[in-house]
Amino acid sequence: MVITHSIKNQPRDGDQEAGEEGKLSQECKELLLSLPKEKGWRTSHLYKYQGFWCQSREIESTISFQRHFQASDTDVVLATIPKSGTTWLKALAFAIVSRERFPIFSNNHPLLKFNPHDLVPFFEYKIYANDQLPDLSNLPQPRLFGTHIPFASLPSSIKKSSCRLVYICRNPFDTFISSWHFINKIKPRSQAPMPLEEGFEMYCQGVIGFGPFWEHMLGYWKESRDRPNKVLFLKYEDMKKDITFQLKKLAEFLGFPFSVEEERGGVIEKIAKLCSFENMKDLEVNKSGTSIKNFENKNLFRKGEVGDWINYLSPRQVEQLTKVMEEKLGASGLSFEVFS
Ligand code: PAP
Repeated sequence: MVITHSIKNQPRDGDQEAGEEGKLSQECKELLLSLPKEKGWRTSHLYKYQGFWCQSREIESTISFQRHFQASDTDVVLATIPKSGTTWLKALAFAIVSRERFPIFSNNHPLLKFNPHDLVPFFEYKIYANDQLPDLSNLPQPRLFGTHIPFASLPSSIKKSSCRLVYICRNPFDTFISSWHFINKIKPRSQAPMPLEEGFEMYCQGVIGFGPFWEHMLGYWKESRDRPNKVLFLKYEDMKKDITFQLKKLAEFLGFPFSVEEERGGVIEKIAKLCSFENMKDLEVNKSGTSIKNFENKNLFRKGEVGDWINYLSPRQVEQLTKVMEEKLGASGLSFEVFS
């Protein structure tokens, strides 16, 4: 169930980036030389690969993922741009699809002992990180995976098979603030924190991991409109507003709808509570454990609120990001209730 990784093979960040790039395959090193690059948020550089900004190690694992992953029709892929609700969505989807194996009322439920990132591994940070090609055939069905990779760059087997994708997105104001806090928390102490103003300018220009954010959102948004049975598009704010309704929608989409007995028995409410920010942030594993790379789980749980951006952004910045959203998303039909 849990794909583990030895610490010695974990990618490291920041001032070790140069050393890490030295460990990349020759093919990847040559590719990097040909890619546009910008100053990174946490590592020295972000590279533009297939239209999105990412770190060198992410490019290597993305290529491996694109080459090797064979989707099966029952797979479920949970996709996000970072800080949009990934951890929450992984917990909810895991609880839904595994509830026969792991009864939701059990005091021993895996979500009480593992971080959702251990239960639903990322393609680019776990499965295909460090040149590994794990055997995925024995994973429990349906196999659940996570990714930050944009729709256009997913392997063709994901696009061609009947496997399902769930995308959760969050309003860019809160996503930016959440990203900025997170990056500064995980930066090595030896590095200066990223000033909010600098991060904000980069974000508005699209220079953020897996960004530009508008292209990331629009890729999945368009696909969800063209193929609603293939891609379910969720919003963090809607989940905060009515988790019961959204959970039913998610369970139906995944092919694991709640029965009348389950609804009457409080299964939906129990899943909502088990996966809630308040519950998850106080679990021992999430206070002291480490799941992705060498990142501490506690940094995945900050405030979990809608609208915290108001405490950070100036009127000028609000105007600027609003303009970017209008320009980039305006014609698409994708909108956010940022000011409600
Ligand atoms: P990731 O992409 O690095 O995995 P992700 O889980 O998408 O991060 O985002 C973290 C945000 O989700 C944090 O938001 P904040 O900084 O505004 O507080 C985090 O608090 C929030 N979050 C984590 N778990 C939950 C949850 N169970 N319910 C609601 N929000 C959550």
